[in-house]
This record gives sequence, C-alpha cells and structure tokens, in this order.
Amino acid sequence: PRNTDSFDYANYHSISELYSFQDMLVAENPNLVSKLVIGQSYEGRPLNVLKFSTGGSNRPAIWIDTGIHSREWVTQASGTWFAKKIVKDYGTDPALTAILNNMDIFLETVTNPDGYAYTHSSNRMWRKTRKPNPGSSCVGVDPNRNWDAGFGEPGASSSPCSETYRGPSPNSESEVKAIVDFVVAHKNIKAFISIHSYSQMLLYPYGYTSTPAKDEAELHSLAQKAITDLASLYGTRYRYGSIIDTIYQASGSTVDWTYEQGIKYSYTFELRDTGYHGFLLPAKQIVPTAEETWLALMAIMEHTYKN
Ligand code: ING
Ligand code: ZN
Repeated sequence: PRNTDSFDYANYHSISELYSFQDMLVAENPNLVSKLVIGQSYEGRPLNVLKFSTGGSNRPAIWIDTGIHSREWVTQASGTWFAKKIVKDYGTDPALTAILNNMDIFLETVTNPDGYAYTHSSNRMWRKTRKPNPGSSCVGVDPNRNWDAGFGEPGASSSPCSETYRGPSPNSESEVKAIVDFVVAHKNIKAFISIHSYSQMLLYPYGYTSTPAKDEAELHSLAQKAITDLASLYGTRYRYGSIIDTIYQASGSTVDWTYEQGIKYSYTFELRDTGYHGFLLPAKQIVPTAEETWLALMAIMEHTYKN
C-alpha cells in the first residue's frame, strides 16, 4: 500500500510491512504522530514506538504494547489497527479527543521484532526473544518473565530450553530493558497495557504473589467495566481478575514491574480466542478483535484520564 488507508488491516503482515505502515502513518499525520526508536533488538532491529501527542511536554501518558510474544499475531495486527483508529478518531470522537488533548499515547506494536521475523521465516510458534543462551543450544528468553518483579521466584523457569525461561538476570533482554529505561526516564506514565493472546482475559497484578495489589478493588471494577464494553460489540466473553488467580502464577512479568513502579493502571489483555484456533487466529477475526478490544482500551484510558 502507498498509504495507511489502503493498508490491509484484515490480514497478517511481515515486519517490514508493519514498519513501513508506521512510517506512512507518521508521514500522513506529522502533527499528531511521531516515531521514537527506544533501542534495538538483539539482532539489531529498531524498537519503534509510535507517539501520539497534541503538544505539551512530558504529559501524563498511556503506554500500550503488542507482540512481546511473537507468535501472538493478532496482537501486532490489532496494535496496527489501534494506531490507525487513534488518528481517525482524534477530532471526531469526543472521548479520545479529550484524552489526547491532555495526555500522550505511546504504542509499541512490534515489541519482539526478532521473534516476529522468526515466526515468518522459520517457526510460526516462536514465543521468546532470539538471543542465544551461552552453554545451551536453546535460544531465547521469555520477555514476559524477564522483568524485575519477583524475578527468580516461582512462576518462571531457570532452564534456557523452557518457553518461560526468565533469562540470566532481570532486563537481560534488550527488548525489555529498552522499555524499562523509557518508563523510568518518562516518569509520568499513568496506565500501562501489555497485550497478549490468547485466552480472552483482562488481568491485573499480581502474578508472582497472591498478596492482593493495594488498588485491587479499583482495578477489579475497572476491568469489569472494560470487559462489559468489549462484550457489547460482538458478545465476546472475557474473564478478569489478578494474574495469579485468573490464569496462573507468573513471576517477572511486565505489569507486575510497572505496577511496582507506581503505574496504578497496569493491565494485561489476552485477546481472542479461547483455544479453538489459539495463536493461529484466522485473519478474518483481526478487525473484529481489534474493534472490541478498542472499547476496553477506551474504558481504561478514560478512567485513567479522569482519575
Ligand atoms: N500468556 C501470558 C504468559 O506470559 C500472563 C499470561 C499475563 C502472565 C500477564 C503474566 C502476566 O504466560 C501468554 N499467552 O503469553
Ligand atoms: Zn503472550
């Protein structure tokens, strides 16, 4: 496609197509969208973040990432759709317009680019990063077990061959460290939403401990509102609750770390489906998945803006 109107949102795309989409969106909307490169992947790909901002400096911000697990293709595809939705709705949708007149949105759509390239070239089911592990023939670290929150506790593996290998140390993966450095330097991120698939769940901290988050009541009621809004479009049913109670114990995960950094509205989505297609969600479900998820994202973003 020559522009983001002719981009095929209803199909899956290679990393080069997703990266050229980003550049087209920036070129078409220079007063709203810019591209930050927050680091590089192990294999040297840029870690691109789209910044949606109407001005100000270091405004309170919302972070959204998709694709930290490379095989979860509906998430990178949905993130791409969200990027276009933001530029279409700014100035026409009053709720999003109010948010963007006061806050910035950061969107990393290909959070594990080496893994994503590998799912196209070699192994569609690749989840982890692509950094070799010294002393092992197994490659990669689980980038959702590599964060410095409960690192090394139950809910991750110390074996490099495991799909949930935590890595040699917190932030050992450049793809994780780049986000950590960005969040710490920014200091004004109010909501952090990390998007996975599949299971149809909306999860909040904690994953590494069964001690309730201090904001559990608010996180729970906002999750309920968000999944109710999501279901209003196509009837898709989500479960919700803390990570450990709702899916399983997981240590070193993204949103446990962001929550412990003081980002109250820290959530993880697990998008469609519940396992019939699993990671191989048919492309015809991309746009409906993105549309319904957007309603939940708006609920979280509006609540963040108003609180
Ligand atoms: N599921 C997540 C995983 O990393 C999860 C579940 C979410 C764990 C949030 C911890 C925190 O295991 C998938 N499908 O990746
Ligand atoms: Zn995942």
